Amino acid sequence: MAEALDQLREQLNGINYELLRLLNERASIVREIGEIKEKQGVPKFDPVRERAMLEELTRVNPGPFKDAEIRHLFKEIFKASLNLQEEDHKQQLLVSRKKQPQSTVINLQGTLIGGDTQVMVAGPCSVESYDQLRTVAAALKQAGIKVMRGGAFKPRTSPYDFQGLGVEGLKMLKEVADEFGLVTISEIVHPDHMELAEQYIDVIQIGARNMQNFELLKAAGEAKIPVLLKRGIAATLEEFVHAAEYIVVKGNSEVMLIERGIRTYEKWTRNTLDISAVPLLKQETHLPVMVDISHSTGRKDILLPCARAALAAGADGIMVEVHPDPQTALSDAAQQLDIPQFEQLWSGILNSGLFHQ
Ligand code: PRE
Ligand code: MN
Repeated sequence: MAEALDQLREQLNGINYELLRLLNERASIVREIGEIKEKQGVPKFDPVRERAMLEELTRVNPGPFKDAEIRHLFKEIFKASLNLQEEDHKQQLLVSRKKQPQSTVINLQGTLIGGDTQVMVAGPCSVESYDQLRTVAAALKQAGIKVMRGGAFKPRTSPYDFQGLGVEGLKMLKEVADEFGLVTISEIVHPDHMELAEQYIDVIQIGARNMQNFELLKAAGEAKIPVLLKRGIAATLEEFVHAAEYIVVKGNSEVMLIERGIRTYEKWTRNTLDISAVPLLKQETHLPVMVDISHSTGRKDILLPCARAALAAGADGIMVEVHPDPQTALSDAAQQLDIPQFEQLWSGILNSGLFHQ
């Protein structure tokens, strides 16, 4: 009895090998057909041909498999075959790691982003005054930080809230950056302001609310300086990556992505920090990926563990908001660190062993 079973299984093994060989032989022919279809510009999927094959196969089917089973099995084969043809000719996004396996490394006046080292970006939510900015810049310089953020154009939830100093703010950024030898990042909200950005700042930030402002993305794609693209408040990673593609396809390959939290039902944080976005974006794209720990949490008390989590997940940088006197800040007062708090966070990050300069 046991012997008979072994023998039958042996027979099946032989048939499995034969089926495997035949399936792959079929797959090779399918690929050749795919090549021809690609050249002719006709769709890979051919439902008429599939139906004709199914009709013929069920017509000659001797059983014991019922026609429905045969239909089901062959439909699976056709589906796998179609996948193979489509995979062969799939158009990869420019930002995709399949298109470019090596990571994009952006050089901001000697500070590399996207390589083996990490970067800290810090600064006030908004540029409020020359003195405010200068105080932060001096503290950053003292701490050895090279990249400063500061918003000049502020897209606020309410039109009655502080809208930023505009061009005056950009000019202050330039003046203070020149004095302290810092690199600056600031948000641009209008396609016509790209040249202004090139004149006064080093990196154009596209804010979360503008992640799918396609005319703005196209304009940033024509700019001559790098772009920091924030994830939209309810954007999927697919949408985020496609937004980056809008910039890169226009010719600007220096794009950094930044996870800044997404909107969920959670109320204990301002947004929900999506840590899984970091390894996924690193895997799917070749662009540097940073994490904004201030806007994702909206709090000051969990910044170190969130920064550690981001770095452990593979982030190329951390962004945090710092203000000389957060209580009087004209925007995001609740989440900005004062300078001693920032210094404490910074030493915690340096001591984590996860940040390499
Ligand atoms: C094939 C694959 C996909 C099409 O939808 C139809 C048939 C198949 O696997 O048989 C091959 C093929 O591309 C074709 O015959 O045109
Ligand atoms: Mn802010």
